Amino acid sequence: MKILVTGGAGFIGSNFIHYWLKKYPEDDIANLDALTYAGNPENLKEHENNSRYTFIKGDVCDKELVNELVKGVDAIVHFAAESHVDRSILGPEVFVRTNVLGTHNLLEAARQNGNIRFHHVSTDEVFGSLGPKDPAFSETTPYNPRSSYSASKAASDHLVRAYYHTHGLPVTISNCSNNYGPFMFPEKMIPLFVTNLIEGKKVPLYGDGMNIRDWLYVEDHCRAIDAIINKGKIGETYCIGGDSEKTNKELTQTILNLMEKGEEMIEFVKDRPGHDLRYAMDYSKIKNELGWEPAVSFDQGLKKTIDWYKNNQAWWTNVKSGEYLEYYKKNLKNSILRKSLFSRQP
Ligand code: NAD
Ligand code: TDX
Repeated sequence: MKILVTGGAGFIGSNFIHYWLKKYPEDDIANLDALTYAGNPENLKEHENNSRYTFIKGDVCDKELVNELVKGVDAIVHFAAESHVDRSILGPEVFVRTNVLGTHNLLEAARQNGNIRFHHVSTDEVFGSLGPKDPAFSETTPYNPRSSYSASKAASDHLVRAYYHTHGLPVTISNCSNNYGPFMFPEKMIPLFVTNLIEGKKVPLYGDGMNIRDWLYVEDHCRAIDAIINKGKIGETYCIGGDSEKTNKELTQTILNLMEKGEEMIEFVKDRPGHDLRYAMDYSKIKNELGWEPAVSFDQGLKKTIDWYKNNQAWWTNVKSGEYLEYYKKNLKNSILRKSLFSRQP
């Protein structure tokens, strides 16, 4: 297959590209990424000279570019998004632009170029916030987004469905719970806390720390997307979860224990406005229909993740200092803008 991945220089997208190129040695991947603050091509350094991998610095909202790039592609896997809830509180407009208009733009290009297979990567946050005893979210839970991030992702999900129903575009959607693992940007809770502790800094826990998230190791998310692309039913949505509900306080205590730090490293700070209390996912549909379930336990995954941040200090110190923003200029000068993606000579 020839796959156009969007947002592949970010956390989950880069893990997906590593996963796919390793598992499918016959496939080609083109990665369209605008390299916002969250995109770091260093995540894919290993593939810089791989002829099966092409990087295109570009915006999913650029109609002409996207229309050109999708030609000859067998599938589009759409990760590109503004993804951080706290940023959507401070500056929501870019969330609407990238998440809604960017998705629309890709759908339209897919439709106009032969109805290309389209997988849309979405989030559990579109379903809103659960009470402590509510049943977990599932594919039939009504949408109830409460932040500009989740509202923009919800809008994008609706557009994807509209293109299926109205235009017959072969789409699938996955709504996944909180991911964690290598290459996660240290603004999100787990990498922020782990890197702060390595640096001897405190960890900022919002509110009373009793909000609950369901954590999934990123490679398990990649396996789930793989199952959906290869075996998923067109037009369907699949919920993906980790079976690992933790309060933020519990998670923080586990990180502190694993890193041999005391509770004095916790700093309780002002709560996030509109902070969703709890997310949980019922993933029985993907389990029963596609045979997917998480393979990495929370304890294993968290240990692996902490080890990765301990062993890759140059990666995150570059990110925290802003040095990573220079990487593209220094190292990828010749890598693209190639528009005829898959026309390269063997
Ligand atoms: P991320 O913020 O780490 O990466 C996003 C990537 O998209 C970056 O490389 C960025 O440069 C790129 N991008 C942003 N705007 C762009 C634009 N206009 N054009 C092209 N590229 C652009 O995000 P992530 O955590 O890897 O999330 C990836 C996807 O998965 C998102 O759609 C997100 O909503 C979804 N998701 C994330 C999680 C999670 O826990 N991180 C959970 C469920 C779903
Ligand atoms: O400094 C912090 N302190 C803190 O207590 C940060 C950054 C977060 N938190 C809390 C807020 C949340 O309850 O930790 C929890 C996790 O926060 P984030 O890592 O910001 O993730 P969340 O808001 O749950 O959203 C994530 O999961 C769903 C991703 O960022 C989204 O892209 C994804 O869709």
